[in-house]
Amino acid sequence: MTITQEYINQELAYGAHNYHPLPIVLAKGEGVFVYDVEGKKYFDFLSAYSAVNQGHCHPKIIEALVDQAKSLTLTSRAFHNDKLGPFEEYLTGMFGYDKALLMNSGAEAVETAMKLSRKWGYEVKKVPKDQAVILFANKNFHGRTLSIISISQDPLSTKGFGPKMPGLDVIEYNDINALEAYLKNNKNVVSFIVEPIQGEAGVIVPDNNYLEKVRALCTAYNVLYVADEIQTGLARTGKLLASCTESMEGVESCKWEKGDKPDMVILGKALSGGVYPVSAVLADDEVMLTIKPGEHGSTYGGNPLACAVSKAALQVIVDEKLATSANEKGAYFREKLQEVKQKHPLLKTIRGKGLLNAIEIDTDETSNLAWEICVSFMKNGLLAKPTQGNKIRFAPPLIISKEQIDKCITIIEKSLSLFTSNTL
Ligand code: IF1
Repeated sequence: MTITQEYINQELAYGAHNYHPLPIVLAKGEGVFVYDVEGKKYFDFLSAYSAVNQGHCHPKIIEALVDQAKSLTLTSRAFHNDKLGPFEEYLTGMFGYDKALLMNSGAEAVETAMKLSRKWGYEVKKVPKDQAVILFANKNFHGRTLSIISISQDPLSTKGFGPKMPGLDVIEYNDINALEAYLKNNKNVVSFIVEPIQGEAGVIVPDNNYLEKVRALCTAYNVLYVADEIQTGLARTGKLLASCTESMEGVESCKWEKGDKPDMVILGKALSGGVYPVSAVLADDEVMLTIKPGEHGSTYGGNPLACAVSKAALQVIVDEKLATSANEKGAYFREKLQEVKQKHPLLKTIRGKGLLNAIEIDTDETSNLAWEICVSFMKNGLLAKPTQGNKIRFAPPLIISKEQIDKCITIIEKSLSLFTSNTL
């Protein structure tokens, strides 16, 4: 038995069966590459679902982790620590918000934004007790907790986990009329929580100006506009945040123009460069200060190790101009993919922004073809995962070079040609 198979069998025997990973066991990561236990090297085109934007084991982030681990790791929030304040000042300054609330996982930060929405709704908007409605978009993905899956439209995420939490509703994504109609008929909506680009749905980029219109409608109806930037944020889509206006493409800080800023931004994943679980909600005082001492928190949220790691991870994004990099490399990558598409009609569509991209394979959603293509990518040295049956997400670390993209295009083309000749 191969050593790879031994590790896989061990997981099957002793771990819960809540995932179906590609048959590969990784042992090392460096920059855009990961290595398996047999020593084979791969381009990582998933980046842990956009958590590793800065590249695997970035030396500056690892240095911050090791240094801080030697002095203080956890105090709980029963006491102050000397890393939280400086980090909160840095984080809020970078994104242009009054306050930050630190948690650990993305789902926890989404829960936090939901709690803030309700609290603001009752205390500021004066929604009648227990009547608050939080609005979401169709085909959303915001995490796995019970309240979040209560509004998921994916049967796999929800079946067998009822009853659902009340006070949530869903409208069509990228449909500004649907939002307006809903808000017009419902005075108790406290927030609209939305992904600026839908990730799990298959990298769905909304129409130009959709988010600006969402902002304007939410302002008009006194509803909080909440951007879940857990996957899209932190330079991934060619801007520091995907919810920033177009003029901020390739810009390394958030200089909001009056009236275009989401009321809350939710961050996770790359907030620590894939080194440690760190998530955050950013908001201004009117929203953030509605939660008082004792009303929300987490043992590990805002711990000194998280703060040190996350500060270093953000500094890497700024110092290495990763938003600019993602913007340029993403355009180059899609251009090269278009050339592949000319030769391989199996590649039906290419879409995305910055380095958050997906291709759609010309087959139906129940076919196994996208999975088989990913297995072929893997054999040829590139790791990517299918989503929604016939789509494959391409999201390499943002530090990837043009020369490396060229090599990846060769791998993609070589792998696709196997299937093109078989299916014609
Ligand atoms: C898994 C998907 C990506 C997210 C957005 C919140 C969260 C996520 C926009 C929750 C998490 C992850 C979770 C991961 C797979 C992955 C994923 F395919 F499921 F949808 F990235 F596309 N908001 N997304 O994308 O963050 O609690 O996980 O830290 O294995 O479930 P979390």
